[in-house]
Amino acid sequence: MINIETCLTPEILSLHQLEGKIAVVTDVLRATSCMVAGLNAGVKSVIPVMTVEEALDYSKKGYITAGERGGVKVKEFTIGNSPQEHMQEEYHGKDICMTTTNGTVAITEAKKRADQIVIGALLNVTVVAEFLKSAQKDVVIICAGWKGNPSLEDTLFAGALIDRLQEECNLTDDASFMALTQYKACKDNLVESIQFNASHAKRLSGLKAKSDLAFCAQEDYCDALPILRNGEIT
Ligand code: 3SL
Repeated sequence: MINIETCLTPEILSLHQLEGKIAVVTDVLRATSCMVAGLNAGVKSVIPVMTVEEALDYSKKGYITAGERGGVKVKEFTIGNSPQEHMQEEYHGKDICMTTTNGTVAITEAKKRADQIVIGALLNVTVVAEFLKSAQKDVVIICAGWKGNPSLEDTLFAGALIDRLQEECNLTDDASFMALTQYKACKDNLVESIQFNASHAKRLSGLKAKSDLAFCAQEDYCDALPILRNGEIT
């Protein structure tokens, strides 16, 4: 049996033991959805970094720069944080360096202690579940949230992942049970649940990124399984 726990925001990550475990990091809106969709489309690799300055250093080495602050593309970057941008043909075969408000922070924090980092989104939730079933190691699902607060869409991802593992896992904390319950309540109307109730969906609608919401809320759009190895997600 796999022991699963859920960290609803990186703010409380220090309360979770990550050593010896697989961390599945998610930021459904939109960082990990960009990574999954971009790599699935043909992007070669993604390096997640904390700061704009670090990303600009990578651009000197030929990397495409991607990401946002407050949902808005960083002015000096090549692309922002919409999956549609990351999927464009001109970036197939390219290496991207990415920094975002919450998603890349969660990945950077997780990699300090976890044995392995898997990048999860609703877009690839079933393939992540299949990977965890074959790995048979304990799991921490890390939700990027928004500026220290839990977010509905990341919690729904946690629930969707647990739902697919139910027969083979023990839920070791209340957050996992809460995520599963929430997912079961919303799974028939996932797109609407996120569009109408998630605070970040409202924020993104104001930023004219509304079309990303329906895209990122799709379950199993692809079977890409991005994993962080030596600082690089491939
Ligand atoms: O916070 C993040 O990491 C981003 O995914 C936020 S946004 O959806 O691009 O605004």
